[in-house]
Amino acid sequence: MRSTRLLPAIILFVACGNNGATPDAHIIVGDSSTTIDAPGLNLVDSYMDRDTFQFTTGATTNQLSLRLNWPGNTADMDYLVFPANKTGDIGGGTAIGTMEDEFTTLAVKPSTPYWLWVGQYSPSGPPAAVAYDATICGETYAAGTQTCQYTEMSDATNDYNATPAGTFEATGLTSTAVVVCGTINNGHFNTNAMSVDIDSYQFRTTAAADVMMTFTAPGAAALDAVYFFLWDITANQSVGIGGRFVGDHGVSIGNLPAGNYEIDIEAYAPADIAAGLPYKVKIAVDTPATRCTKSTMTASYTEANDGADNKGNDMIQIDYNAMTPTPTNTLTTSTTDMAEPTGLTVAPATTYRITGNSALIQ
Ligand SMILES: [Ca+2]
Ligand SMILES: [Ca+2]
Ligand SMILES: [Ca+2]
Ligand SMILES: [Ca+2]
Repeated sequence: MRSTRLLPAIILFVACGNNGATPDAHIIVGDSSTTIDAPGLNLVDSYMDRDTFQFTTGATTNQLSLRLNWPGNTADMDYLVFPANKTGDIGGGTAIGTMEDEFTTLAVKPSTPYWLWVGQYSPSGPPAAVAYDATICGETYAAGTQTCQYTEMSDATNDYNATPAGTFEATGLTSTAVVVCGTINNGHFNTNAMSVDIDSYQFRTTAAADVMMTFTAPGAAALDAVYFFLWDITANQSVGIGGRFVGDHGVSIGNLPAGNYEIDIEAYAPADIAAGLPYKVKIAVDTPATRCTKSTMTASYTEANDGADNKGNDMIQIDYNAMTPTPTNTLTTSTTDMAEPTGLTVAPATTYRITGNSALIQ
Protein backbone atom coordinates (compact mmCIF):
# COMPACT_ATOMS: atom_id res chain seq x y z
CA MET A 1 0.00 0.00 0.00
CA ARG A 2 1.43 3.32 -1.03
CA SER A 3 -0.52 4.96 1.73
CA THR A 4 2.66 4.43 3.74
CA ARG A 5 3.96 7.40 1.78
CA LEU A 6 1.77 9.58 3.91
CA LEU A 7 2.93 10.43 7.36
CA PRO A 8 0.49 9.28 10.03
CA ALA A 9 -0.41 12.86 10.79
CA ILE A 10 -1.54 13.33 7.23
CA ILE A 11 -3.79 10.32 7.35
CA LEU A 12 -5.32 11.68 10.53
CA PHE A 13 -5.61 15.07 8.93
CA VAL A 14 -7.32 13.67 5.87
CA ALA A 15 -9.62 11.42 7.83
CA CYS A 16 -10.82 14.40 9.82
CA GLY A 17 -11.82 16.23 6.69
CA ASN A 18 -9.75 19.21 7.68
CA ASN A 19 -10.92 22.37 6.02
CA GLY A 20 -8.05 24.56 7.08
CA ALA A 21 -9.68 25.75 10.27
CA THR A 22 -7.53 23.57 12.48
CA PRO A 23 -3.76 23.12 12.48
CA ASP A 24 -2.42 21.61 9.31
CA ALA A 25 -0.71 18.27 9.25
CA HIS A 26 3.03 17.87 8.87
CA ILE A 27 2.91 18.18 5.16
CA ILE A 28 6.21 17.20 3.65
CA VAL A 29 5.03 13.92 2.29
CA GLY A 30 7.35 11.00 2.68
CA ASP A 31 10.29 13.12 3.69
CA SER A 32 10.89 11.68 7.09
CA SER A 33 12.94 8.73 5.97
CA THR A 34 15.40 10.76 4.02
CA THR A 35 15.59 14.32 5.19
CA ILE A 36 14.55 14.51 8.80
CA ASP A 37 17.05 13.54 11.43
CA ALA A 38 16.83 10.03 12.71
CA PRO A 39 15.23 9.67 16.13
CA GLY A 40 17.61 10.28 18.95
CA LEU A 41 17.24 9.53 22.60
CA ASN A 42 13.79 9.32 24.05
CA LEU A 43 13.54 12.89 25.21
CA VAL A 44 10.49 15.11 25.03
CA ASP A 45 12.20 17.23 22.44
CA SER A 46 14.83 16.54 19.83
CA TYR A 47 16.00 20.13 20.22
CA MET A 48 17.01 22.11 23.30
CA ASP A 49 16.85 25.78 22.38
CA ARG A 50 14.09 26.47 19.88
CA ASP A 51 13.86 29.98 18.44
CA THR A 52 10.81 31.26 16.61
CA PHE A 53 10.63 34.39 14.45
CA GLN A 54 7.40 35.76 13.07
CA PHE A 55 7.32 37.56 9.73
CA THR A 56 4.60 38.31 7.18
CA THR A 57 4.66 37.67 3.45
CA GLY A 58 4.05 40.62 1.14
CA ALA A 59 0.96 41.01 -1.01
CA THR A 60 2.67 39.51 -4.07
CA THR A 61 5.04 37.09 -2.30
CA ASN A 62 3.95 33.51 -3.00
CA GLN A 63 7.30 31.77 -2.61
CA LEU A 64 10.28 31.93 -0.26
CA SER A 65 13.81 30.65 -0.37
CA LEU A 66 15.55 30.28 2.96
CA ARG A 67 19.15 29.52 3.84
CA LEU A 68 20.51 28.80 7.32
CA ASN A 69 24.20 29.21 8.06
CA TRP A 70 26.32 28.68 11.14
CA PRO A 71 30.03 28.44 11.96
CA GLY A 72 31.99 25.27 12.53
CA ASN A 73 31.11 21.72 11.63
CA THR A 74 29.82 20.21 14.82
CA ALA A 75 26.28 21.57 15.10
CA ASP A 76 23.34 20.08 13.20
CA MET A 77 21.13 23.12 12.84
CA ASP A 78 17.65 22.75 11.38
CA TYR A 79 14.81 25.09 10.55
CA LEU A 80 11.15 24.79 9.71
CA VAL A 81 8.54 27.24 8.48
CA PHE A 82 5.08 27.20 10.03
CA PRO A 83 1.96 29.25 9.39
CA ALA A 84 1.88 31.40 12.55
CA ASN A 85 0.28 29.64 15.50
CA LYS A 86 0.01 26.34 13.64
CA THR A 87 2.00 23.19 14.38
CA GLY A 88 2.01 21.83 10.83
CA ASP A 89 5.12 23.04 9.04
CA ILE A 90 5.21 23.77 5.34
CA GLY A 91 8.81 22.64 4.99
CA GLY A 92 12.28 23.68 5.95
CA GLY A 93 15.85 22.51 6.14
CA THR A 94 16.25 19.42 8.30
CA ALA A 95 19.01 17.51 6.57
CA ILE A 96 21.19 15.29 8.70
CA GLY A 97 24.56 16.94 8.78
CA THR A 98 26.78 19.29 10.70
CA MET A 99 28.03 21.48 7.88
CA GLU A 100 26.28 24.80 7.50
CA ASP A 101 24.00 25.76 4.63
CA GLU A 102 20.52 24.34 4.90
CA PHE A 103 18.61 25.64 1.88
CA THR A 104 15.09 25.22 0.58
CA THR A 105 12.39 26.87 -1.49
CA LEU A 106 8.74 26.84 -0.36
CA ALA A 107 5.36 27.97 -1.63
CA VAL A 108 3.60 30.39 0.72
CA LYS A 109 0.42 32.40 0.81
CA PRO A 110 0.75 36.18 0.29
CA SER A 111 -0.05 38.59 3.13
CA THR A 112 0.15 35.79 5.68
CA PRO A 113 2.07 35.56 8.96
CA TYR A 114 4.60 32.73 9.22
CA TRP A 115 7.01 31.45 11.82
CA LEU A 116 10.64 30.64 11.09
CA TRP A 117 11.65 28.06 13.70
CA VAL A 118 15.36 27.35 14.26
CA GLY A 119 16.89 24.70 16.47
CA GLN A 120 20.01 22.63 16.97
CA TYR A 121 19.24 18.94 16.61
CA SER A 122 20.79 17.57 19.76
CA PRO A 123 18.72 14.89 21.47
CA SER A 124 21.46 14.16 23.97
CA GLY A 125 22.18 17.80 24.69
CA PRO A 126 23.98 20.32 22.51
CA PRO A 127 27.77 20.35 22.58
CA ALA A 128 27.92 24.15 22.48
CA ALA A 129 25.95 27.28 21.77
CA VAL A 130 25.86 28.24 18.10
CA ALA A 131 25.26 31.61 16.49
CA TYR A 132 23.25 31.32 13.30
CA ASP A 133 22.23 33.37 10.30
CA ALA A 134 19.00 32.94 8.38
CA THR A 135 18.73 34.43 4.91
CA ILE A 136 15.15 34.84 3.69
CA CYS A 137 14.39 35.74 0.08
CA GLY A 138 10.92 36.80 -1.03
CA GLU A 139 9.87 35.62 -4.48
CA THR A 140 6.93 35.75 -6.86
CA TYR A 141 6.40 32.46 -8.67
CA ALA A 142 4.76 32.53 -12.07
CA ALA A 143 4.34 29.28 -13.98
CA GLY A 144 4.87 30.86 -17.39
CA THR A 145 4.43 28.79 -20.52
CA GLN A 146 4.80 25.08 -19.87
CA THR A 147 4.50 22.75 -22.84
CA CYS A 148 3.20 19.31 -21.87
CA GLN A 149 5.66 16.56 -22.75
CA TYR A 150 3.26 13.90 -21.54
CA THR A 151 -0.46 14.13 -20.80
CA GLU A 152 -2.38 11.74 -18.56
CA MET A 153 -3.97 8.90 -20.52
CA SER A 154 -5.10 6.32 -17.96
CA ASP A 155 -6.72 8.10 -15.03
CA ALA A 156 -8.82 5.12 -14.04
CA THR A 157 -5.81 2.86 -13.55
CA ASN A 158 -3.01 5.13 -12.28
CA ASP A 159 -4.10 5.19 -8.59
CA TYR A 160 -1.84 2.95 -6.49
CA ASN A 161 -4.19 3.23 -3.51
CA ALA A 162 -7.24 2.00 -5.43
CA THR A 163 -8.70 -1.46 -5.04
CA PRO A 164 -7.45 -3.22 -7.07
CA ALA A 165 -4.25 -1.20 -7.02
CA GLY A 166 -3.45 0.72 -10.17
CA THR A 167 -0.03 1.40 -11.56
CA PHE A 168 1.90 4.30 -13.00
CA GLU A 169 1.69 5.54 -16.56
CA ALA A 170 5.03 5.12 -18.34
CA THR A 171 5.75 8.52 -19.88
CA GLY A 172 8.81 7.42 -21.84
CA LEU A 173 10.57 10.60 -20.65
CA THR A 174 14.27 10.27 -19.79
CA SER A 175 15.34 13.67 -18.53
CA THR A 176 15.64 15.88 -15.46
CA ALA A 177 13.60 18.49 -17.34
CA VAL A 178 10.04 17.25 -17.83
CA VAL A 179 6.52 18.66 -17.83
CA VAL A 180 3.68 16.22 -17.18
CA CYS A 181 0.08 17.35 -17.45
CA GLY A 182 -2.95 15.68 -15.97
CA THR A 183 -6.26 16.25 -14.29
CA ILE A 184 -7.50 15.87 -10.73
CA ASN A 185 -10.45 13.86 -12.01
CA ASN A 186 -13.83 13.50 -10.35
CA GLY A 187 -16.06 10.48 -10.50
CA HIS A 188 -14.03 7.97 -8.46
CA PHE A 189 -13.93 9.35 -4.93
CA ASN A 190 -12.25 6.88 -2.54
CA THR A 191 -14.08 6.93 0.79
CA ASN A 192 -11.35 4.90 2.51
CA ALA A 193 -8.54 7.26 1.61
CA MET A 194 -10.78 10.34 1.24
CA SER A 195 -8.99 10.87 -2.04
CA VAL A 196 -10.55 12.63 -4.99
CA ASP A 197 -7.85 11.35 -7.31
CA ILE A 198 -4.39 9.84 -7.23
CA ASP A 199 -2.27 9.85 -10.38
CA SER A 200 1.18 8.37 -10.95
CA TYR A 201 3.64 8.64 -13.84
CA GLN A 202 7.02 7.03 -14.44
CA PHE A 203 10.11 8.63 -15.95
CA ARG A 204 13.85 8.04 -15.87
CA THR A 205 16.90 10.22 -15.38
CA THR A 206 20.37 9.34 -16.56
CA ALA A 207 22.49 11.70 -14.45
CA ALA A 208 22.24 13.16 -10.97
CA ALA A 209 21.00 16.72 -10.82
CA ASP A 210 19.74 19.33 -8.42
CA VAL A 211 16.12 19.77 -9.42
CA MET A 212 13.16 22.00 -8.68
CA MET A 213 9.72 20.38 -8.81
CA THR A 214 6.76 22.72 -9.25
CA PHE A 215 3.06 21.98 -9.32
CA THR A 216 0.27 24.20 -10.58
CA ALA A 217 -3.45 23.43 -10.60
CA PRO A 218 -5.88 26.34 -10.88
CA GLY A 219 -8.73 25.74 -8.44
CA ALA A 220 -6.86 23.24 -6.28
CA ALA A 221 -6.93 25.61 -3.32
CA ALA A 222 -10.55 24.59 -2.82
CA LEU A 223 -9.50 21.03 -1.94
CA ASP A 224 -8.39 19.97 1.52
CA ALA A 225 -4.92 19.00 0.38
CA VAL A 226 -3.06 18.24 -2.81
CA TYR A 227 0.38 16.64 -2.60
CA PHE A 228 3.00 16.18 -5.31
CA PHE A 229 6.17 14.16 -4.87
CA LEU A 230 8.80 11.92 -6.41
CA TRP A 231 9.12 8.25 -5.55
CA ASP A 232 12.16 6.07 -6.25
CA ILE A 233 10.63 3.04 -7.96
CA THR A 234 13.76 0.90 -7.69
CA ALA A 235 14.34 1.53 -3.97
CA ASN A 236 10.59 1.82 -3.28
CA GLN A 237 11.04 4.90 -1.15
CA SER A 238 10.69 8.65 -1.12
CA VAL A 239 13.50 10.77 -2.49
CA GLY A 240 12.56 13.69 -0.22
CA ILE A 241 11.39 15.91 -3.06
CA GLY A 242 7.76 17.00 -2.97
CA GLY A 243 5.29 18.88 -0.91
CA ARG A 244 1.88 20.38 -0.80
CA PHE A 245 -0.02 22.84 -2.94
CA VAL A 246 -0.09 26.14 -0.99
CA GLY A 247 -1.91 29.22 -2.18
CA ASP A 248 -1.47 29.01 -5.95
CA HIS A 249 1.26 26.42 -6.47
CA GLY A 250 3.65 23.97 -4.89
CA VAL A 251 7.45 23.84 -5.06
CA SER A 252 10.17 21.58 -3.70
CA ILE A 253 13.88 21.20 -4.39
CA GLY A 254 16.49 18.51 -3.87
CA ASN A 255 19.20 16.40 -5.43
CA LEU A 256 17.89 13.65 -7.66
CA PRO A 257 20.29 10.79 -8.40
CA ALA A 258 20.07 9.06 -11.76
CA GLY A 259 17.24 6.55 -11.53
CA ASN A 260 13.74 5.34 -12.20
CA TYR A 261 11.12 7.60 -10.66
CA GLU A 262 7.44 8.08 -10.21
CA ILE A 263 5.71 11.46 -10.17
CA ASP A 264 2.78 11.17 -7.77
CA ILE A 265 -0.19 13.48 -7.30
CA GLU A 266 -2.60 12.92 -4.41
CA ALA A 267 -5.72 15.08 -4.01
CA TYR A 268 -7.93 14.90 -0.91
CA ALA A 269 -11.29 16.40 0.00
CA PRO A 270 -14.25 15.48 2.23
CA ALA A 271 -16.27 14.57 -0.87
CA ASP A 272 -15.94 14.32 -4.62
CA ILE A 273 -15.53 17.48 -6.66
CA ALA A 274 -17.96 18.61 -9.34
CA ALA A 275 -15.50 18.82 -12.21
CA GLY A 276 -11.92 17.90 -12.97
CA LEU A 277 -9.05 20.31 -12.27
CA PRO A 278 -6.18 20.30 -14.80
CA TYR A 279 -2.63 20.43 -13.39
CA LYS A 280 0.96 20.61 -14.57
CA VAL A 281 3.98 19.10 -12.84
CA LYS A 282 7.35 20.41 -13.88
CA ILE A 283 10.78 19.09 -13.00
CA ALA A 284 13.68 21.31 -14.00
CA VAL A 285 17.38 21.52 -13.24
CA ASP A 286 18.01 23.88 -10.33
CA THR A 287 21.07 25.84 -9.23
CA PRO A 288 20.53 26.15 -5.48
CA ALA A 289 24.02 27.45 -4.71
CA THR A 290 23.42 30.55 -6.81
CA ARG A 291 19.97 31.42 -5.49
CA CYS A 292 19.30 33.34 -2.30
CA THR A 293 22.95 33.24 -1.28
CA LYS A 294 24.02 33.86 2.32
CA SER A 295 23.34 37.44 3.27
CA THR A 296 26.08 39.50 4.90
CA MET A 297 23.99 42.65 5.16
CA THR A 298 23.24 44.27 8.50
CA ALA A 299 20.76 42.00 10.25
CA SER A 300 17.13 42.84 9.49
CA TYR A 301 16.32 41.41 12.90
CA THR A 302 18.35 39.97 15.75
CA GLU A 303 16.94 37.54 18.32
CA ALA A 304 16.08 39.59 21.39
CA ASN A 305 13.45 37.89 23.52
CA ASP A 306 14.76 34.48 24.48
CA GLY A 307 15.22 35.47 28.11
CA ALA A 308 17.58 34.11 30.73
CA ASP A 309 16.30 30.56 30.30
CA ASN A 310 16.41 30.69 26.48
CA LYS A 311 12.77 29.64 26.33
CA GLY A 312 11.20 33.03 25.67
CA ASN A 313 10.61 32.33 21.97
CA ASP A 314 10.29 28.54 21.75
CA MET A 315 6.64 28.14 20.69
CA ILE A 316 6.89 24.63 19.23
CA GLN A 317 8.36 21.39 20.57
CA ILE A 318 9.40 18.69 18.11
CA ASP A 319 9.70 15.07 19.17
CA TYR A 320 10.61 12.67 16.37
CA ASN A 321 9.97 9.79 18.75
CA ALA A 322 6.33 10.71 19.26
CA MET A 323 4.01 7.86 18.44
CA THR A 324 0.58 8.27 16.85
CA PRO A 325 -1.74 9.75 18.01
CA THR A 326 0.77 12.04 19.77
CA PRO A 327 1.90 14.53 17.15
CA THR A 328 5.55 15.17 16.40
CA ASN A 329 5.04 18.90 16.67
CA THR A 330 3.21 20.47 19.59
CA LEU A 331 2.86 23.99 20.91
CA THR A 332 4.87 24.46 24.10
CA THR A 333 2.92 24.35 27.33
CA SER A 334 4.38 27.70 28.32
CA THR A 335 1.93 30.57 28.34
CA THR A 336 4.67 33.18 28.33
CA ASP A 337 6.74 32.37 25.25
CA MET A 338 6.18 34.47 22.16
CA ALA A 339 7.49 34.43 18.62
CA GLU A 340 10.12 37.10 18.03
CA PRO A 341 8.25 40.04 16.46
CA THR A 342 10.58 40.78 13.55
CA GLY A 343 8.13 43.22 11.98
CA LEU A 344 9.40 42.07 8.60
CA THR A 345 7.10 42.01 5.58
CA VAL A 346 8.92 39.83 3.08
CA ALA A 347 8.64 41.46 -0.34
CA PRO A 348 9.51 39.81 -3.68
CA ALA A 349 13.09 40.14 -4.95
CA THR A 350 14.18 41.24 -1.51
CA THR A 351 16.55 39.58 0.95
CA TYR A 352 16.35 39.64 4.72
CA ARG A 353 18.81 38.46 7.36
CA ILE A 354 17.84 37.20 10.80
CA THR A 355 20.51 36.35 13.36
CA GLY A 356 20.18 34.41 16.55
CA ASN A 357 21.85 32.16 19.07
CA SER A 358 21.04 28.54 19.66
CA ALA A 359 21.87 28.35 23.34
CA LEU A 360 23.63 25.71 25.38
CA ILE A 361 20.87 24.11 27.42
CA GLN A 362 21.58 20.90 29.28
CA1 LIG B 1 14.56 29.76 22.49
CA1 LIG C 1 -6.20 8.61 -11.12
CA1 LIG D 1 -6.22 12.03 -12.94
CA1 LIG E 1 17.96 31.32 21.20
